[in-house]
Amino acid sequence: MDDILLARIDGNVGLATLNRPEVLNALSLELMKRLVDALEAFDADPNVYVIVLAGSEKVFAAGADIGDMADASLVEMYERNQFARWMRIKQIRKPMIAAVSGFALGGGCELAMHCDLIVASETARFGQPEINIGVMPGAGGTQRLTRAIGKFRAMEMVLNGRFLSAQEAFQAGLVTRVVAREQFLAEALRLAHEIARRPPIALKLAKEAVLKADELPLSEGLEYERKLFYTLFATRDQKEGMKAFLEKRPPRFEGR
Ligand code: CO8
Repeated sequence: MDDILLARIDGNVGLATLNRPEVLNALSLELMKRLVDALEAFDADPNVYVIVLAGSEKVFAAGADIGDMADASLVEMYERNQFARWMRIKQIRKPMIAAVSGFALGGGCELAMHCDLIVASETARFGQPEINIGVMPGAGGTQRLTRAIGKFRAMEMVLNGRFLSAQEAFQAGLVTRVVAREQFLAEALRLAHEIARRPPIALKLAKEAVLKADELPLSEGLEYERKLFYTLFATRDQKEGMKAFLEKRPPRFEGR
């Protein structure tokens, strides 16, 4: 249990848990390496359809490990190229659910925002307090937060280090749902298992299409979506899904 990253598979759901309680799950270089390796292993595993990324009930993650950066020079930070690892999280094709309880700060908030759904406990606190330690968000916070909650609320968080409570984050559109503290992981896993009953290839393409909405103008996004929609007619799961509906029986998807 003292491993910094715990990974297990339950049915068709992969669960990765951050486990550095003594530093509030600060995202050290080693923890990020282990996490990205685990996420990529889940992404490559044909038995995993959905991924859950969790912290503990007390804390999701209090940001990048400040000890890793405090004395670093620009050249060291540049050569370290740690954001390459974060880019690999962006490449994960399967749906990812963040299970957030307690603080999700700095890189912790950015990590949650790399996921596709966020289940928050009522104790969750989201923030980008980097300004208080002389820097600013670096793993997508200024961009993803602004897209999720809009410029004016994002500015207050980024410029003034304001935290959002779970309810505020829900109302602002940053969180999928808020549940009781002791339920946060069970609810994230329940949602993951529910989504995992869907056809896996359609899940991946649907995720890809939704994420394109942040990148493309509407007309190109619609065209992109249409192409992926047509692509699904090459899958056995499309035939099975529609046939099962017409035969009034549950579908048996195989990811083909
Ligand atoms: N890094 C390293 N250690 C940390 C971090 C952190 N981010 N957060 C907490 N710790 C350590 C504390 O130093 C303390 O250690 P010790 O017991 O040895 O003194 C222990 O965790 C417990 O923390 P506190 O005593 O401070 O606990 P409190 O409950 O009093 O406070 C807070 C909790 C408010 C969360 C407080 O710990 C805090 O403000 N933490 C820092 C939050 C922060 O500034 N996060 C942003 C970090 S910078 C960042 O994320 C940039 C991302 C850039 C991209 C990613 C590149 C990898």
